[in-house]
Amino acid sequence: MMARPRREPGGLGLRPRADGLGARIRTILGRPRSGATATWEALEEALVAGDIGAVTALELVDAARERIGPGNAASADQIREALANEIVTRLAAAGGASFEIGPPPSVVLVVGVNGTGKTTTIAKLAALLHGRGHTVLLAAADTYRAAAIEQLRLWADQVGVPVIAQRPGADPAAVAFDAVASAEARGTQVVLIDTAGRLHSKTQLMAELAKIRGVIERRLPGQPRHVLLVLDATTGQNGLLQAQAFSREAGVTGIVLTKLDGSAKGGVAVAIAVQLELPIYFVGVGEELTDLAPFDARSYVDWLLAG
Ligand SMILES: Nc1nc2c(ncn2[C@@H]2O[C@H](COP(=O)(O)OP(=O)(O)OP(=O)(O)O)[C@@H](O)[C@H]2O)c(=O)[nH]1
Ligand SMILES: [Mg+2]
Repeated sequence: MMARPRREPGGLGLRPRADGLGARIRTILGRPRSGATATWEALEEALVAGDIGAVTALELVDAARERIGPGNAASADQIREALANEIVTRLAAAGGASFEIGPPPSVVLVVGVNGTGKTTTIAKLAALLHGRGHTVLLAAADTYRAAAIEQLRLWADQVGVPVIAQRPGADPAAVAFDAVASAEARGTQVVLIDTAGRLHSKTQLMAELAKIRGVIERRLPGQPRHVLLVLDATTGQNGLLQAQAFSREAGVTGIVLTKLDGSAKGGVAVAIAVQLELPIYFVGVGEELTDLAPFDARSYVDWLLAG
């Protein structure tokens, strides 16, 4: 495995990919001028191919074009910078990306489709918060598979935080309730609740999330403080549909975008921010405990457009 570059504070520590959006943009902007309109059209296509979405891509290109001004001969750097600024502005408008935990106990419910990285993200988040001196409790509300409970326990041991779990097959809402009650009794600051992966189109499973949420709310009004949707960056535009469905059922308050290290696209973050106005709090950049970076719009766009 290749060593990754060291992560700068706020940076992603990811290399631009040879097949990424930035490389495509470089190719387009490096061509002998075939006419400004053709260049802008090619840029729009590249943004769509990078999962930014057709509507947003058009909007970005129009805005960047306007910023540069009609008839002005712009350098490749100026065009790239105009696009970058338009994206950063829109990401910033979607909400501050700083993840704050409230007064204890602060409950964080973690949801998403199968295999997006929920459990791993919980472990990373637990390590981050524990490292900042917070007391953290994990709840194994993915009760469908014994292996899921075991996976959470292994991470918890590694981080050094307790887990509330019941038997496989137990009611996930009951586990969530137990965890919240236990956090209250112990004075724990943060409760991170792991849930089973579910397809956003499965009505019954989605309703279960609403039930888990309801149990937490009744026990602790104002909680969960956060409902984090974990999205796999490599799934591209489908992430948007997932975000819509999970928002409806579970009241998503923010996004964690995982597997950015494996994605040549990653532009779905822009589509989510613009169309759903949900903040992206963190990005996952690998499988280790430390591979979670707070989302910073500028670093993200620098990576997205680098090539
Ligand atoms: N490269 C990379 N892999 C990741 C990242 N986050 C998670 N993974 C991997 O993705 C796989 C699935 O992760 P899990 O955390 O088990 O995913 P999950 O959403 O809990 O899965 P289910 O509970 O089955 O729905 C594991 O192999 C993780 O190591 C990331 O940011 N980058
Ligand atoms: Mg899991």
